[in-house]
This record gives sequence, C-alpha cells and structure tokens, in this order.
Amino acid sequence: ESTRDRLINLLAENKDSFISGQVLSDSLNISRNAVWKHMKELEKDGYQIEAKPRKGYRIKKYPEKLSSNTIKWGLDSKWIAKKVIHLETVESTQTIAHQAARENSPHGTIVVADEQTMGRGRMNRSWHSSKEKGIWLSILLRPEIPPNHASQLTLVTATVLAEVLSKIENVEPLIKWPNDILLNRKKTAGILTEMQSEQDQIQYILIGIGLNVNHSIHDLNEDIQSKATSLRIETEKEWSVKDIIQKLLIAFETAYDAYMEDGFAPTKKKWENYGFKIGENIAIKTFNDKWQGKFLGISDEGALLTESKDGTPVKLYSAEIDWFTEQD
Ligand code: BTX
Repeated sequence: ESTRDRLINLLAENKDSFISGQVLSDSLNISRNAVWKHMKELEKDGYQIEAKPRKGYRIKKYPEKLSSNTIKWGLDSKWIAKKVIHLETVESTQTIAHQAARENSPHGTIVVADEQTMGRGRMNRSWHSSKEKGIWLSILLRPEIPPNHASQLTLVTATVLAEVLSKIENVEPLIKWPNDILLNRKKTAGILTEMQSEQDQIQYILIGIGLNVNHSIHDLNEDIQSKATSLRIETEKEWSVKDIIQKLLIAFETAYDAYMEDGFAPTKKKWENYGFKIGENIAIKTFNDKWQGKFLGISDEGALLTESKDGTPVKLYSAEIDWFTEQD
C-alpha cells in the first residue's frame, strides 16, 4: 500500500471526525508538511478535504471517479466488496476475477473496470463497454450450493438489478429470461455467470454485470443502437456510476443472503413481477423442434415455464427464445 492509500484509509476510518495532522504524520511516518502536500494532491484529484486549525483533516466528499477507495467509501456492507480490484482498462473483468479467484481472493471480492476492450456476453458474444459510461463489474462468490443451482444466481442478480433500477423515477425495468434487463424493450444490462466446479462441488462463481449508464445513443456501437439503451437515454439525466454500484452491491448482498437462507422461492416471486412477456406468446426453438407457446413464468428452480405444442405446461432449462416475434 502506498502512503497515499494508507492516508486515505486513515481518513476513511475517521469518517465523521477530524484526524489531526500530528496523528497522521506519526502513523504514516512522514512530516506534517508532507501530510499537507498529500492533502493538496487529493484535492487535485477531486477529493473535498475539510481542514480545521487544531482539529485536523476530514474527507467531506469523494471524487466521482472510480477507485477502490471511492467504491468502499460509505459502503456499509457485511461481506461484499471488502476487497475491491479497480482497473482503468481490462480485456474483461471476468478474466481478472478468474485470476483473483485462483489466487484465493475471498468470497465477495469485486472487480470493476472503467473500460473493457473485450467484454464478454454469453456464448462468445461480445459486450460493448465504453470508457466510464457504464458499470462493468464482476462479483466473486464461493457459495455452498450444488452446481446445477448456479443459474439461479443469475436470476437472483437480474431481480436485484430490476429492483434497484425500478426505484428510479420513470424507469420500468423488465427481465428478459434469463439474463437481460430491458427498458422500453431495449437492453440496458446483461449478466454473465461463469462457474468453476469440481464434480458436485462449486469452487467459485463469477457474476459479471454490465449496465449501460451514461451512454448517449452515439456512445453505443452502431450494431446495437436499435436494440440497446442506457439509463441516460431513458431518463435524460446523467447518473453517478459510483452510487449505482454501491446500491447494487448492497442490494445484491441482501438478496444473496436471503437466497442462501430461504432458497429460490422468494426470488421467483419477485422475478415474476418483472418478467418480460409473462402471459404472452413467445417463439421457442429447441434442439429439434420449433413452436409458439404462452410464457407462463418460471418454475421453483428457475426454469422457463411455457406451453408445449399441444398446450400442456413444460419446463425449459435451455432453449432459444425469439422474444420479439412478428406480432410485435
Ligand atoms: P448476452 O450474450 O446475453 O448479450 C450479448 C449481446 O448483447 C451482444 O451480442 C449484442 O447484441 C448485445 N450487446 C453487446 N453489448 C451491449 C451493450 N453494452 N448494451 C446492450 N446490448 C449489448 C449478456 O450477454 C451478458 C453481458 C455481461 C457483461 C459483463 S460486463 C462485466 C463482465 N465482464 C465481461 O466480460 N462480461 C461481464
């Protein structure tokens, strides 16, 4: 840790009170003049520092710019984001998170980047992640659940995203099963769940979340402009990426703990409040068949419930769904 990071940590620990220049100088083993110089540097980086004679220093406000310090500042969590890996540019936060997991980073570690150059979607699709416009985040989890329940965590995460976004005025998110969040029928967020497991034991799970926040339409790649959107496009306002990350993390922690305690049932109920096309017809394509059926919701395990060709209910665990059929 650099002197600067240690200084920020000391100030952060004394969030509501002043800490004297003398204490800082003693703890960091630097002169009081050096403490003062560090404060000037922090101010240049957007920190607002309050300095009072005979009392000392206090951080009044953190900069908007993401860093592991700014993400942790004011984040009142039990276990999530105790370790934060923040990088400016990465190929994919998932890649960094896999590495962190192999190096024994703890449950709840998060990896956040300002920009991804090779962001990944499912099935080798790509995820556009332009610089400082959105949330590009991976959460490392070490849950004690059977591997075949891992996909439930995707639905837990989608529900958390929908709930957090639904608190914003005029924003009505819907979840497109299993992993996309739509605003006005356009994709604003996606979830990529990756798992490392051995026989019937999970070593770790990575939940990758991509959320478009401050993109104008031109910041979205041309190939997705007609089917993607951002919070800013929908609300005509800029949003603090840092605030949304913090809200998401706290909501995720609560939802995850509830899932571990009570299983999937509570999530299923909430999920169905946001399910895109529940009660409507969807086009389904399986390995060897194609038909249309009504989307009935999700099962107790999180499978998609629809109608088979003859109208009887059927559970699908993986199928290709054409969510936007001709009649739209
Ligand atoms: P998906 O496979 O469901 O969706 C990928 C598809 O979504 C693409 O083929 C493209 O059509 C469209 N798309 C690409 N980028 C965007 C975007 N920014 N907004 C809207 N639509 C887009 C969804 O996969 C899962 C995405 C997870 C992304 C996170 S970001 C942090 C983590 N790191 C990483 O590499 N991936 C995850």
